[in-house]
Amino acid sequence: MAKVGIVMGSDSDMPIMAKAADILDQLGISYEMDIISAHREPDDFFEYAKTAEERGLKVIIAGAGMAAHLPGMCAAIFPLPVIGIPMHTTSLGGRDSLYSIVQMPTGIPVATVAINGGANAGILAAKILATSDAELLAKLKDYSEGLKASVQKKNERLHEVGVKNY
Ligand code: RP5
Repeated sequence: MAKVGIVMGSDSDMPIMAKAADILDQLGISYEMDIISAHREPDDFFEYAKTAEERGLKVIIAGAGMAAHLPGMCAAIFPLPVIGIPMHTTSLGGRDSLYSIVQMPTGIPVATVAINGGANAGILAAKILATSDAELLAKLKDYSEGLKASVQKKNERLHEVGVKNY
């Protein structure tokens, strides 16, 4: 049974949403992934959101662009955490998506990551699940150690070769 639902408003969102899926794959977290437009197919959307809890989902990661209502409407219906990913847009640079997703009314939060923040959405979903999963928490600590090691390696290289040869 999938623990995380990844849903996006259009297949044009896929390159960013795939980054969230990639993190979940790395951490061994089961997920289901769907393209469902709240605007273009509202009935399908309501069916998706209304049945999400009984399907076993613990977190939904929802990405959308422009007038990005998908994450907020997921949060209006699904009783567990919703993480929103605002898509970059050509007309308004993703500020339209960001404001649409982050400016939720009191009582209906969406945990909003950065514009195009697909990987962080995956990590945040994992951290939510890790509050009750010690094995997953250990994997997340390893992931953080890997980040630390990669920065330290870059610093060592800088000191070895100098700024001109970096
Ligand atoms: C939103 O409109 C989608 O999430 C997408 O980011 C944006 C553009 O969709 P397409 O016109 O590319 O299908 O619903």
